[in-house]
Amino acid sequence: MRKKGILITGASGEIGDALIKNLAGREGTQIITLDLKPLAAGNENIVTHVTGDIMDSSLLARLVSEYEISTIYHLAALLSTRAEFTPEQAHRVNVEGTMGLLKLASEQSQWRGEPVLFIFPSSIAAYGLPDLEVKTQFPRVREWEWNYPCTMYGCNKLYCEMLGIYYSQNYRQLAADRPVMLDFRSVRFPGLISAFTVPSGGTSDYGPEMLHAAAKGEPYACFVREDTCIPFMVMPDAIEALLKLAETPVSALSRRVYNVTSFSLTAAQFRELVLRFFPNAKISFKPDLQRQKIVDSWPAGLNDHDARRDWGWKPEYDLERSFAEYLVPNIVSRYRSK
Ligand code: AKB
Repeated sequence: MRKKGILITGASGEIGDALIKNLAGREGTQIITLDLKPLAAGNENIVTHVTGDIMDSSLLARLVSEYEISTIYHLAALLSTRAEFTPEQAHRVNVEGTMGLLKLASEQSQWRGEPVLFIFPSSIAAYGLPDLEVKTQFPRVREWEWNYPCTMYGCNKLYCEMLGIYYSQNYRQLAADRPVMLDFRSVRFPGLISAFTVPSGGTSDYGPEMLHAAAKGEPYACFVREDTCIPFMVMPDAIEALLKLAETPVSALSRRVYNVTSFSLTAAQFRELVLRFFPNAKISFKPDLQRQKIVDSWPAGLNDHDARRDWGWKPEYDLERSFAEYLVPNIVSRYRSK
């Protein structure tokens, strides 16, 4: 008999780290994690970790021979800045890697006679607004608006959303017998901020970088202009969104890809807040024109009406609470204990 389990790919990344801590506390859930890197300290004893590549099909075959996988949280990806340096490699990991896991989930759904749940974090990078004037005219974009990403990462996310929907609704649509299809669900996240990890390879990283640098007493030169505005969310809310979407009955979902958001602010407002808690912080602005162009193409805010209506989404942390109750206390104690 195969053991039942949940698979998390990209488990050593920022979202993976927080998701493991949350899921591992739930009774009766065996978690198998997959990443090229070892897990963050403290996580290795609570899950079964496999160090390996999502592109390794024999490794995936071995995993399904050992485990009956009911849910996949597919987090592995090369983020937007990193992907621009190696676009073809990003395409391989972000698209072909996702395709391999969708295939695995679809075979497993057929084999079990029950859909495998496939949870996929997408991103504001799936949007692409042509200029700042349009960005101002559309302050809270809906899921179907401005789907014209300008980055390889954004293109990859948008296309993988489409693939996920195809595998959930139309896979083998001309076959005589309709297969049991997987159950794909995705959230488009804003920039994420964790108190415990510093992101790498993203273009929304200026927010968390500014805060972590201030807490460490290091100077920081922000790579976007002061008026740059995008939405953000703290990690506990991001995890809550993934889990809440995963546990909602499929009949309640009116779509498979949902915007979720918490608060929007400019880089100057971000700096002001950081200075409120770390008055000696040295934060300057030194825009990198190429990275600026990417962030300018992302919306200033997301409209998450459908997530609120269909599965009761509501962030626990607004801007004030995010800083005062989650980010600052945890970051301070993190660097104090180092
Ligand atoms: C990135 O900056 O690439 C990510 C994202 C917005 O998805 N943080």
